[in-house]
Amino acid sequence: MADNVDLGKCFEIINNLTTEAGRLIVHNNETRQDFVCKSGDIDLVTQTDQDVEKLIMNGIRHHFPSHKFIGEEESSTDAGVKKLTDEPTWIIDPVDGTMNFVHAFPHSCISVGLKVNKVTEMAIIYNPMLEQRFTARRGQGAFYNGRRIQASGQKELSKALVTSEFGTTRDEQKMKVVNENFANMAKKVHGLRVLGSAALNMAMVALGAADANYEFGIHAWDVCAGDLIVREAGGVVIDPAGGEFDIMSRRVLAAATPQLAQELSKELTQFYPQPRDD
Ligand code: LIP
Repeated sequence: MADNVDLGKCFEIINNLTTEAGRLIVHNNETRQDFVCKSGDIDLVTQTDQDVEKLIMNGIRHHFPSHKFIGEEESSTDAGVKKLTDEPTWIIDPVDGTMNFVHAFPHSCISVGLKVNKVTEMAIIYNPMLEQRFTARRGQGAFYNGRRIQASGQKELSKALVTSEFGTTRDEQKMKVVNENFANMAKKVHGLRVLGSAALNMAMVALGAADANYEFGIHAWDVCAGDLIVREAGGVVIDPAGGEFDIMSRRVLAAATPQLAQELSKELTQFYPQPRDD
């Protein structure tokens, strides 16, 4: 119980809601999705993103009327990103990897984290197309389809499989940094992967299938769940410059070990997206 929040019931409810939302995503994934552009021509939203966010928020409100939300689509309206308080707050990305979803490339997911007193108590990352469900509860480990998972333990960058993204902006300054880092990574790492979903990139680190992930420009809803799942799998999540992870900074670096995280951090040209999410 965090402050009289029934976490067991929360976990049961969010698992059921993501299963229901997953059915909607799989159904809609059978046909090419119409989309609308948000901040630019590669920052997309579909009706499915909107419907899944509403489904999850309404389902939670039904059981927990006082709980708060920070959802990607709600935050993209004039209301903007809600302030994170000590209240129980669900941080939701209804379809992470919307570009993949629009192309029916089966690598997108629902990503949900619950924070109480600003501490993440539980997390789910669920790719319904491939039936990949990553879950974690604070202090209770991380799981993949019910099986306990561990990060790879990799300490060396030259032996590491690293994931990152171009992102959904063509801002020249940002693209210069992204390409500089990709060129440097191509010389320093075992392999580099760009798969199109920040949440699944972090889940792969928790699964031990990738050894590190970094990105500039993501939002709180892209990384909230992944942060807890990586840490509960024995990995680390830091700021890409080497300091403490700040969920509102739009910057993330996740790695199997502190040594790999610091080695990767030293290799990165830094970028500070504006504005922050708060
Ligand atoms: C996407 C992230 C991706 C990032 C994109 C975007 P969306 O989330 O998964 O890692 O590069 O800019 O934030 O918009 O598909 O939910």
